[in-house]
Amino acid sequence: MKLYDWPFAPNPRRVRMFLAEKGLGVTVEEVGGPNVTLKPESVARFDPHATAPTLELDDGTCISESMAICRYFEELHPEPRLMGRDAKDKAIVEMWERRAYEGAMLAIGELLRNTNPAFVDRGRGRHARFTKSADKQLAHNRFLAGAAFSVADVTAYYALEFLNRAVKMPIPDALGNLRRGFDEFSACPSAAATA
Ligand SMILES: N[C@@H](CCC(=O)N[C@@H](CS)C(=O)NCC(=O)O)C(=O)O
Repeated sequence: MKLYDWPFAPNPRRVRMFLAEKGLGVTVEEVGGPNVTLKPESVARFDPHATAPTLELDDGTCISESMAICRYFEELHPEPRLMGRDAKDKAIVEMWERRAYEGAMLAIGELLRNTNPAFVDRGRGRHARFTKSADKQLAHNRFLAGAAFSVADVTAYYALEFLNRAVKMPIPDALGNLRRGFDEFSACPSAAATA
């Protein structure tokens, strides 16, 4: 198992702090430079998302969202609990984590985008990378997280639906698997019920 880290950046740091609180050590490899860019030779390693941190498991599975990495360790090493203990406690931790992420962590990206040329047109790049990776995932899986419908599909398809309808950024024609998934999602009873 290996954690791809970038000491300069806040997302990898929160994973390292989570591990420190749990008293866990993992092998770490640095992929980021000393400023706001990943080392160019590392970006291909993280294609299509090109962000740190990423946790690579021994079977080759790559998990590249900080909270997904934390969840993995929380399940394997529950104590000390850092993601809540019961239903209400878990919901409150998640609510405040999402608020902190959206209110503070995403603010970093938006501020950098407005002030740093390295961040110009990040929104379009992000959309292109996500749709391409989702299309690849759906080439071999019926749903985004595998064989079962999950909240990942709900988030993805409602975001894509809004991007298409309100922002005029449709799913590219070439991404047939994602278009198939989107059509299937749109036709399901719960989508019709929430249209
Ligand atoms: N949602 C991801 C975000 C990861 C992320 O954006 N990481 C930043 C470092 S804090 C990054 O690698 N940025 C590289 C770039 O945008 O080029 C997470 O929570 O881990």
